[in-house]
Amino acid sequence: MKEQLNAIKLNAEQELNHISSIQALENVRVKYLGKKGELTSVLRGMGSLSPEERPVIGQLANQIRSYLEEKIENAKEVLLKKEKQEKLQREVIDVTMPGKRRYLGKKHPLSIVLDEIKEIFIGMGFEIAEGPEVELDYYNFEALNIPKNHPARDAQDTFYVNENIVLRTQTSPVQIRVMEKQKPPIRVISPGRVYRSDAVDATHSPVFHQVEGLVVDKNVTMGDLKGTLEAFAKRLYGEEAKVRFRPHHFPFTEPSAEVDVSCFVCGGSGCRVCKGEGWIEILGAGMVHPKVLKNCSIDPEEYSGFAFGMGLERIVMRRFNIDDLRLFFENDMRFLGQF
Ligand code: 2U9
Repeated sequence: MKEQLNAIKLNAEQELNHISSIQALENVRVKYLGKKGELTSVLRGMGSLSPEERPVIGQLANQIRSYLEEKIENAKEVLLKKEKQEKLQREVIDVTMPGKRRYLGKKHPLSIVLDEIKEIFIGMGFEIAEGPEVELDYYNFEALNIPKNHPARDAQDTFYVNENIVLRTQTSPVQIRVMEKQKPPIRVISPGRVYRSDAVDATHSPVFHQVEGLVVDKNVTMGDLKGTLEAFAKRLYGEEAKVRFRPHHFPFTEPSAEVDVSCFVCGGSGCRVCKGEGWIEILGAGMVHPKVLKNCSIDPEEYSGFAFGMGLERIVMRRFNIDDLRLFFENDMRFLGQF
Protein backbone atom coordinates (compact mmCIF):
# COMPACT_ATOMS: atom_id res chain seq x y z
CA MET A 1 0.00 0.00 0.00
CA LYS A 2 2.91 2.28 0.76
CA GLU A 3 4.21 1.69 -2.78
CA GLN A 4 0.77 2.40 -4.16
CA LEU A 5 0.67 5.70 -2.31
CA ASN A 6 4.17 6.69 -3.43
CA ALA A 7 3.29 5.76 -7.01
CA ILE A 8 0.23 8.03 -6.79
CA LYS A 9 2.40 10.87 -5.49
CA LEU A 10 4.93 10.39 -8.28
CA ASN A 11 2.32 10.18 -11.05
CA ALA A 12 0.46 13.21 -9.74
CA GLU A 13 3.70 15.19 -9.50
CA GLN A 14 4.58 14.25 -13.06
CA GLU A 15 1.21 15.32 -14.39
CA LEU A 16 1.29 18.58 -12.43
CA ASN A 17 4.63 19.45 -14.00
CA HIS A 18 3.04 19.44 -17.44
CA ILE A 19 -0.19 21.27 -16.70
CA SER A 20 -1.01 24.31 -18.83
CA SER A 21 -4.57 25.33 -17.93
CA ILE A 22 -6.81 25.77 -14.89
CA GLN A 23 -9.21 23.20 -16.31
CA ALA A 24 -6.43 20.58 -16.71
CA LEU A 25 -5.33 21.31 -13.14
CA GLU A 26 -8.85 20.71 -11.85
CA ASN A 27 -8.98 17.43 -13.77
CA VAL A 28 -5.76 16.27 -12.02
CA ARG A 29 -7.15 17.29 -8.63
CA VAL A 30 -10.32 15.28 -9.20
CA LYS A 31 -8.36 12.33 -10.57
CA TYR A 32 -6.17 12.01 -7.45
CA LEU A 33 -7.87 13.79 -4.57
CA GLY A 34 -11.55 13.75 -5.60
CA LYS A 35 -14.23 11.64 -3.87
CA LYS A 36 -13.67 8.88 -6.40
CA GLY A 37 -10.00 9.76 -6.82
CA GLU A 38 -7.06 7.38 -6.65
CA LEU A 39 -5.85 8.48 -3.22
CA THR A 40 -9.32 8.16 -1.76
CA SER A 41 -9.83 4.67 -3.13
CA VAL A 42 -6.49 3.54 -1.66
CA LEU A 43 -7.57 4.88 1.74
CA ARG A 44 -10.82 2.95 1.44
CA GLY A 45 -8.77 -0.25 1.35
CA MET A 46 -7.19 0.53 4.74
CA GLY A 47 -9.78 -1.68 6.46
CA SER A 48 -7.74 -4.72 5.56
CA LEU A 49 -4.61 -3.40 7.29
CA SER A 50 -3.31 -4.49 10.66
CA PRO A 51 -3.80 -2.06 13.59
CA GLU A 52 -0.03 -1.32 13.56
CA GLU A 53 0.07 -0.53 9.86
CA ARG A 54 -3.05 1.63 9.80
CA PRO A 55 -1.68 4.80 11.50
CA VAL A 56 1.56 4.59 9.48
CA ILE A 57 -0.30 4.35 6.17
CA GLY A 58 -2.89 6.88 7.35
CA GLN A 59 -0.18 9.39 8.17
CA LEU A 60 1.57 8.82 4.86
CA ALA A 61 -1.70 9.24 2.97
CA ASN A 62 -2.44 12.49 4.75
CA GLN A 63 1.07 13.78 4.09
CA ILE A 64 0.70 13.00 0.40
CA ARG A 65 -2.72 14.64 0.31
CA SER A 66 -1.44 17.83 1.93
CA TYR A 67 1.62 17.79 -0.25
CA LEU A 68 -0.46 17.41 -3.43
CA GLU A 69 -3.02 19.99 -2.27
CA GLU A 70 -0.25 22.54 -1.73
CA LYS A 71 1.31 21.72 -5.06
CA ILE A 72 -2.05 22.14 -6.82
CA GLU A 73 -2.65 25.43 -5.03
CA ASN A 74 0.75 26.73 -6.09
CA ALA A 75 0.26 25.56 -9.66
CA LYS A 76 -3.12 27.33 -9.69
CA GLU A 77 -1.57 30.59 -8.59
CA VAL A 78 1.09 30.36 -11.29
CA LEU A 79 -1.54 29.56 -13.93
CA LEU A 80 -3.80 32.44 -12.87
CA LYS A 81 -0.88 34.84 -13.05
CA LYS A 82 0.03 33.52 -16.49
CA GLU A 83 -3.58 33.82 -17.76
CA LYS A 84 -3.81 37.38 -16.48
CA GLN A 85 -0.52 38.23 -18.14
CA GLU A 86 -1.75 36.77 -21.43
CA LYS A 87 -5.04 38.66 -21.17
CA LEU A 88 -3.23 41.95 -20.61
CA GLN A 89 -0.98 41.14 -23.54
CA ARG A 90 -4.02 40.50 -25.76
CA GLU A 91 -5.70 43.72 -24.70
CA VAL A 92 -2.72 46.01 -25.19
CA ILE A 93 -3.84 49.13 -27.11
CA ASP A 94 -1.40 50.77 -29.45
CA VAL A 95 -2.26 54.42 -28.99
CA THR A 96 -0.04 55.34 -31.93
CA MET A 97 -2.27 53.43 -34.40
CA PRO A 98 -4.37 55.67 -36.68
CA GLY A 99 -7.97 55.99 -35.41
CA LYS A 100 -11.07 54.77 -37.18
CA ARG A 101 -12.26 57.35 -39.66
CA ARG A 102 -15.66 58.71 -38.61
CA TYR A 103 -18.13 60.22 -41.04
CA LEU A 104 -18.29 63.95 -40.45
CA GLY A 105 -21.49 65.82 -41.23
CA LYS A 106 -21.31 68.80 -43.54
CA LYS A 107 -23.00 72.17 -43.58
CA HIS A 108 -26.02 72.42 -45.85
CA PRO A 109 -25.23 74.66 -48.86
CA LEU A 110 -27.99 77.08 -47.78
CA SER A 111 -26.31 77.37 -44.37
CA ILE A 112 -22.85 77.87 -45.91
CA VAL A 113 -24.01 80.95 -47.82
CA LEU A 114 -26.42 82.18 -45.13
CA ASP A 115 -23.59 82.11 -42.57
CA GLU A 116 -21.45 84.16 -44.97
CA ILE A 117 -24.25 86.69 -45.46
CA LYS A 118 -24.83 86.97 -41.70
CA GLU A 119 -21.11 87.53 -41.10
CA ILE A 120 -21.02 90.31 -43.69
CA PHE A 121 -23.93 92.19 -42.12
CA ILE A 122 -22.77 91.57 -38.55
CA GLY A 123 -19.47 93.13 -39.67
CA MET A 124 -21.43 96.23 -40.68
CA GLY A 125 -23.11 96.49 -37.27
CA PHE A 126 -26.36 94.63 -37.98
CA GLU A 127 -28.06 92.31 -35.53
CA ILE A 128 -29.92 89.11 -36.38
CA ALA A 129 -33.67 89.20 -35.69
CA GLU A 130 -35.99 86.21 -35.71
CA GLY A 131 -39.73 85.81 -35.41
CA PRO A 132 -42.66 83.41 -35.82
CA GLU A 133 -43.29 81.54 -39.08
CA VAL A 134 -47.00 81.35 -38.26
CA GLU A 135 -47.85 85.02 -38.31
CA LEU A 136 -50.76 87.39 -37.90
CA ASP A 137 -52.17 88.74 -41.13
CA TYR A 138 -51.53 92.18 -39.61
CA TYR A 139 -47.75 91.76 -39.38
CA ASN A 140 -47.38 89.90 -42.66
CA PHE A 141 -49.49 92.29 -44.74
CA GLU A 142 -51.41 95.12 -43.11
CA ALA A 143 -48.51 96.78 -41.28
CA LEU A 144 -46.43 96.51 -44.46
CA ASN A 145 -48.91 98.60 -46.43
CA ILE A 146 -50.24 95.60 -48.31
CA PRO A 147 -53.98 96.28 -48.34
CA LYS A 148 -56.73 93.69 -48.39
CA ASN A 149 -57.10 93.60 -52.20
CA HIS A 150 -53.40 93.51 -53.07
CA PRO A 151 -52.33 90.67 -55.43
CA ALA A 152 -49.60 89.62 -52.93
CA ARG A 153 -52.43 88.50 -50.67
CA ASP A 154 -54.04 86.34 -53.28
CA ALA A 155 -55.10 83.01 -51.81
CA GLN A 156 -53.00 81.42 -54.54
CA ASP A 157 -49.82 82.76 -52.95
CA THR A 158 -50.57 82.66 -49.25
CA PHE A 159 -51.20 79.76 -46.91
CA TYR A 160 -54.01 80.91 -44.63
CA VAL A 161 -54.34 79.19 -41.25
CA ASN A 162 -57.53 81.17 -40.67
CA GLU A 163 -58.83 84.60 -41.54
CA ASN A 164 -56.28 86.36 -39.34
CA ILE A 165 -53.33 83.97 -39.36
CA VAL A 166 -51.01 83.04 -42.23
CA LEU A 167 -47.73 81.25 -42.81
CA ARG A 168 -45.47 84.26 -43.34
CA THR A 169 -44.82 84.95 -47.02
CA GLN A 170 -41.77 87.12 -46.23
CA THR A 171 -39.62 87.83 -43.19
CA SER A 172 -40.65 91.51 -43.08
CA PRO A 173 -43.13 90.89 -40.20
CA VAL A 174 -40.07 90.18 -38.04
CA GLN A 175 -38.84 93.71 -38.73
CA ILE A 176 -42.25 95.20 -37.96
CA ARG A 177 -42.05 93.47 -34.58
CA VAL A 178 -38.53 94.87 -34.05
CA MET A 179 -39.71 98.40 -34.87
CA GLU A 180 -42.66 98.09 -32.50
CA LYS A 181 -40.37 97.15 -29.63
CA GLN A 182 -37.17 99.05 -30.34
CA LYS A 183 -36.51 102.74 -30.89
CA PRO A 184 -34.19 103.76 -33.74
CA PRO A 185 -31.33 103.42 -34.49
CA ILE A 186 -32.30 99.99 -35.85
CA ARG A 187 -30.01 97.78 -37.90
CA VAL A 188 -31.25 94.22 -38.32
CA ILE A 189 -31.30 91.41 -40.80
CA SER A 190 -33.97 88.74 -40.56
CA PRO A 191 -33.11 85.48 -42.26
CA GLY A 192 -35.66 82.70 -42.24
CA ARG A 193 -38.10 80.32 -43.83
CA VAL A 194 -41.06 81.72 -45.73
CA TYR A 195 -44.06 80.08 -47.36
CA ARG A 196 -45.90 80.56 -50.63
CA SER A 197 -48.60 78.38 -52.09
CA ASP A 198 -46.55 77.43 -55.16
CA ALA A 199 -46.39 74.11 -56.99
CA VAL A 200 -42.99 72.42 -56.73
CA ASP A 201 -40.70 72.56 -59.75
CA ALA A 202 -37.02 73.24 -60.46
CA THR A 203 -37.38 76.92 -59.50
CA HIS A 204 -40.37 76.95 -57.12
CA SER A 205 -41.01 75.56 -53.68
CA PRO A 206 -43.79 76.27 -51.17
CA VAL A 207 -41.06 76.82 -48.59
CA PHE A 208 -37.91 78.80 -49.23
CA HIS A 209 -35.62 81.24 -47.44
CA GLN A 210 -35.27 84.97 -47.42
CA VAL A 211 -32.80 87.36 -45.90
CA GLU A 212 -34.24 90.81 -45.35
CA GLY A 213 -32.55 93.83 -43.88
CA LEU A 214 -33.79 97.02 -42.23
CA VAL A 215 -32.04 100.21 -41.14
CA VAL A 216 -33.95 103.03 -39.44
CA ASP A 217 -32.31 106.14 -38.05
CA LYS A 218 -32.24 109.92 -38.49
CA ASN A 219 -31.11 111.02 -41.96
CA VAL A 220 -30.93 107.58 -43.56
CA THR A 221 -30.81 108.06 -47.33
CA MET A 222 -30.94 106.14 -50.57
CA GLY A 223 -27.16 106.76 -50.68
CA ASP A 224 -26.79 104.75 -47.48
CA LEU A 225 -28.82 101.94 -49.05
CA LYS A 226 -26.65 101.92 -52.17
CA GLY A 227 -23.42 102.03 -50.17
CA THR A 228 -24.55 99.22 -47.89
CA LEU A 229 -25.64 96.94 -50.74
CA GLU A 230 -22.49 97.72 -52.74
CA ALA A 231 -20.31 96.80 -49.74
CA PHE A 232 -22.37 93.62 -49.31
CA ALA A 233 -22.03 92.64 -53.00
CA LYS A 234 -18.25 93.20 -52.94
CA ARG A 235 -17.85 91.04 -49.85
CA LEU A 236 -20.04 88.27 -51.28
CA TYR A 237 -18.86 88.31 -54.91
CA GLY A 238 -15.42 89.97 -54.80
CA GLU A 239 -14.02 93.50 -55.01
CA GLU A 240 -14.68 93.77 -58.76
CA ALA A 241 -18.43 93.38 -58.24
CA LYS A 242 -20.59 96.35 -59.22
CA VAL A 243 -24.24 96.97 -58.38
CA ARG A 244 -26.95 98.78 -60.29
CA PHE A 245 -30.41 99.86 -59.22
CA ARG A 246 -33.45 99.62 -61.51
CA PRO A 247 -36.68 101.37 -60.52
CA HIS A 248 -39.36 99.00 -59.25
CA HIS A 249 -42.42 98.98 -57.02
CA PHE A 250 -43.05 97.39 -53.63
CA PRO A 251 -45.94 98.42 -51.38
CA PHE A 252 -43.65 98.67 -48.31
CA THR A 253 -40.87 100.80 -49.83
CA GLU A 254 -40.92 104.11 -51.71
CA PRO A 255 -38.93 104.62 -53.83
CA SER A 256 -38.19 100.97 -54.61
CA ALA A 257 -35.62 99.27 -56.76
CA GLU A 258 -34.45 95.94 -57.99
CA VAL A 259 -30.74 95.51 -57.53
CA ASP A 260 -28.41 93.71 -59.94
CA VAL A 261 -24.82 92.67 -59.41
CA SER A 262 -22.35 92.47 -62.29
CA CYS A 263 -22.06 88.84 -63.40
CA PHE A 264 -19.49 87.11 -61.20
CA VAL A 265 -18.65 84.63 -63.99
CA CYS A 266 -17.99 86.93 -66.97
CA GLY A 267 -17.57 90.20 -65.08
CA GLY A 268 -20.23 91.90 -67.22
CA SER A 269 -19.37 90.99 -70.79
CA GLY A 270 -22.23 88.49 -71.03
CA CYS A 271 -22.22 84.70 -70.63
CA ARG A 272 -24.53 81.73 -70.04
CA VAL A 273 -24.86 82.38 -66.30
CA CYS A 274 -26.16 85.94 -66.79
CA LYS A 275 -27.89 84.95 -70.06
CA GLY A 276 -25.81 87.49 -71.98
CA GLU A 277 -27.00 90.37 -69.77
CA GLY A 278 -23.78 90.97 -67.84
CA TRP A 279 -25.98 91.57 -64.76
CA ILE A 280 -27.70 89.26 -62.29
CA GLU A 281 -30.65 90.31 -60.14
CA ILE A 282 -30.00 89.52 -56.47
CA LEU A 283 -32.11 91.88 -54.37
CA GLY A 284 -35.15 94.05 -53.98
CA ALA A 285 -34.78 97.20 -51.91
CA GLY A 286 -36.03 100.69 -51.18
CA MET A 287 -36.70 103.40 -48.62
CA VAL A 288 -39.18 102.24 -45.97
CA HIS A 289 -42.63 103.61 -46.81
CA PRO A 290 -43.68 106.42 -44.39
CA LYS A 291 -46.94 104.54 -43.71
CA VAL A 292 -44.94 101.49 -42.57
CA LEU A 293 -42.92 103.64 -40.14
CA LYS A 294 -46.15 105.25 -38.86
CA ASN A 295 -47.70 101.81 -38.32
CA CYS A 296 -44.90 101.15 -35.86
CA SER A 297 -45.23 104.54 -34.15
CA ILE A 298 -42.03 105.85 -35.71
CA ASP A 299 -42.38 109.44 -36.91
CA PRO A 300 -41.45 109.55 -40.63
CA GLU A 301 -40.71 113.29 -40.26
CA GLU A 302 -37.97 112.50 -37.76
CA TYR A 303 -36.76 109.15 -39.00
CA SER A 304 -36.19 107.42 -42.31
CA GLY A 305 -35.07 103.95 -43.22
CA PHE A 306 -34.09 101.57 -45.96
CA ALA A 307 -34.94 97.91 -46.41
CA PHE A 308 -33.90 95.13 -48.72
CA GLY A 309 -34.76 91.52 -49.34
CA MET A 310 -33.23 88.59 -51.16
CA GLY A 311 -34.14 85.00 -51.88
CA LEU A 312 -31.46 82.73 -50.46
CA GLU A 313 -32.03 79.72 -52.74
CA ARG A 314 -31.47 81.69 -55.93
CA ILE A 315 -28.18 83.09 -54.62
CA VAL A 316 -26.96 79.66 -53.49
CA MET A 317 -28.02 78.00 -56.78
CA ARG A 318 -25.91 80.45 -58.77
CA ARG A 319 -22.97 80.15 -56.39
CA PHE A 320 -22.72 76.37 -56.66
CA ASN A 321 -24.20 75.95 -60.13
CA ILE A 322 -27.23 74.04 -58.81
CA ASP A 323 -29.98 73.79 -61.43
CA ASP A 324 -32.85 72.35 -59.37
CA LEU A 325 -34.15 73.92 -56.15
CA ARG A 326 -35.67 70.62 -55.02
CA LEU A 327 -32.15 69.33 -54.27
CA PHE A 328 -32.02 71.64 -51.23
CA PHE A 329 -34.93 69.87 -49.56
CA GLU A 330 -34.51 66.22 -50.56
CA ASN A 331 -31.57 65.51 -48.21
CA ASP A 332 -29.88 63.22 -50.71
CA MET A 333 -26.46 62.43 -49.22
CA ARG A 334 -24.89 62.33 -52.69
CA PHE A 335 -25.87 65.99 -53.06
CA LEU A 336 -25.17 67.14 -49.51
CA GLY A 337 -21.78 65.39 -49.39
CA GLN A 338 -20.42 67.66 -52.14
CA PHE A 339 -20.22 70.86 -50.11
C1 2U9 B 1 -39.98 96.47 -43.46
C2 2U9 B 1 -40.14 97.35 -44.50
C3 2U9 B 1 -39.72 96.99 -45.73
C4 2U9 B 1 -38.08 94.29 -47.45
C5 2U9 B 1 -37.88 94.20 -48.92
C6 2U9 B 1 -37.73 93.34 -50.92
C7 2U9 B 1 -37.60 94.63 -51.22
C8 2U9 B 1 -37.73 92.25 -51.89
C9 2U9 B 1 -38.12 89.85 -52.07
C10 2U9 B 1 -38.02 89.78 -53.49
C11 2U9 B 1 -38.40 88.39 -53.85
C12 2U9 B 1 -37.24 88.75 -51.60
O1 2U9 B 1 -36.44 86.99 -53.28
S1 2U9 B 1 -37.60 87.45 -52.68
O2 2U9 B 1 -38.42 86.54 -52.04
N1 2U9 B 1 -37.90 91.05 -51.37
O3 2U9 B 1 -37.58 92.47 -53.04
N2 2U9 B 1 -37.91 93.10 -49.60
S2 2U9 B 1 -37.66 95.53 -49.85
O4 2U9 B 1 -38.72 95.48 -47.19
C13 2U9 B 1 -39.13 95.77 -45.95
C14 2U9 B 1 -38.97 94.92 -44.91
C15 2U9 B 1 -39.40 95.27 -43.66
C16 2U9 B 1 -40.47 96.82 -42.10
